[in-house]
Amino acid sequence: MSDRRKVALITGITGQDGSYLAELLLAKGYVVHGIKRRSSSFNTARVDHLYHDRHDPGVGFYLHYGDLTDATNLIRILAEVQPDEIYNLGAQSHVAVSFETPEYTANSDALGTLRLLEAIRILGLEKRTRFYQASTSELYGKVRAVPQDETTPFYPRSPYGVAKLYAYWIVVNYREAYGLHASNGVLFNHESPRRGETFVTRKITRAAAAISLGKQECLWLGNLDAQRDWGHARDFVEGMWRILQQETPDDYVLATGETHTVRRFAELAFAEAGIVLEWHGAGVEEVGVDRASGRTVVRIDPEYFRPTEVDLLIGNAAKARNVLGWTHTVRLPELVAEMVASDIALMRDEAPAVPGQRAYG
Ligand code: NDP
Ligand code: GDR
Repeated sequence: MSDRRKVALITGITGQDGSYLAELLLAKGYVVHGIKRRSSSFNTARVDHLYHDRHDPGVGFYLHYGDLTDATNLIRILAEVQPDEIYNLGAQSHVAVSFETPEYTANSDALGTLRLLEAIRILGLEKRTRFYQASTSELYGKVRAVPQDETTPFYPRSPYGVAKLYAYWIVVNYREAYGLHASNGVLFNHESPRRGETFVTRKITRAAAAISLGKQECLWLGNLDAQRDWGHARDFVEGMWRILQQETPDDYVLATGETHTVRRFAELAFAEAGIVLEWHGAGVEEVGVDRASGRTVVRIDPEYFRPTEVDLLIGNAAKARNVLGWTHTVRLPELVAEMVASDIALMRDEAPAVPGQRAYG
């Protein structure tokens, strides 16, 4: 048996999942390469702790400038890195933003996936390189059956969902046409203290922390009735790795099997920050009131409603449980507690927000 370290390439390594996956693979002894985008400000905060000194040969953690919209760059990186495993986590991943930037979202999320698969073929890496695609429960979109599993039909409801639909099927097609070891993980929402600040969970936990510390007056949200199956990102990156360790490539749902409304998430988060929420009114007039002080701390801003919404997601991960031995370990109350505690610690050091400030996202 060879004692050569396995080599992984992660697109989207600077994102939430990329950072947890890099930690997992380094702990397993992999050499980890990641693609980061050029930015006018620092964008590696989530992985800086892994990047001690690039001159230390033992570290095995390398970042390359690149972009999923740039095919020649991807080919060059794959040629240099010769990865055993590619995890394609890079994407314009914000559903609401995809309505504002549909063409860019299609370019990076749909065609970006194609570019990577073609790079594998062009370089003759079909036998060497296994490919993981970050597919999503947004593929199910308009709800026609619950819980959703690998057999549930797709009906995406956003430019993001449609771009990811192309990515899903091009992965299946390259597996069938060229025998690539290429798999989709159809992952339901997963969160953590590293979640981007404009996704609803982190937006809520940050606001609950800031409001409890007197640094923000009010949180503006959109659709409180949307229901999501929220797990912890650390559990889900373990599932990604297990998918690529299978002899035969295949597609798997990863989910917790529980669903909750955005309203419920807000109740849990504010409670963690010491604020008991009471709801009054309905529709865009609905408000969340701090029971102790009588202050209104949650309001609705119709700007955050999406042109087409995904109302209800709840996944059935039985196949992953049976084949991969994967299951989630963190349930929602524990996840919320970890996120709020982390944001309270961060907020203590942050400058006060403008009173009543509307967070983006
Ligand atoms: P994030 O938004 O936190 O991270 C996205 C990553 O992709 C970042 O590193 C970002 O770089 C990078 N990226 C964006 N555009 C490009 C591009 N054009 N070229 C190269 N890199 C790019 O997402 P998550 O970590 O939450 O999600 C990881 C993947 O999983 C995404 O593909 C997402 O769509 C998918 N997914 C996520 C789920 C979730 O609940 N988190 C559920 C199901 C699927 P930068 O840091 O510079 O912005
Ligand atoms: P989602 O995540 O669209 O499920 O995509 P997001 O947290 O953005 O929205 C979840 C639900 O909350 C509702 N919502 C709001 N959302 C945001 N962002 N901001 C608000 O103020 C707000 N108010 C209510 C939304 O309408 C929605 O119903 C995430 C991303 O990580 C995708 O990349 C991934 O594919 C899916 O999860 C699975």
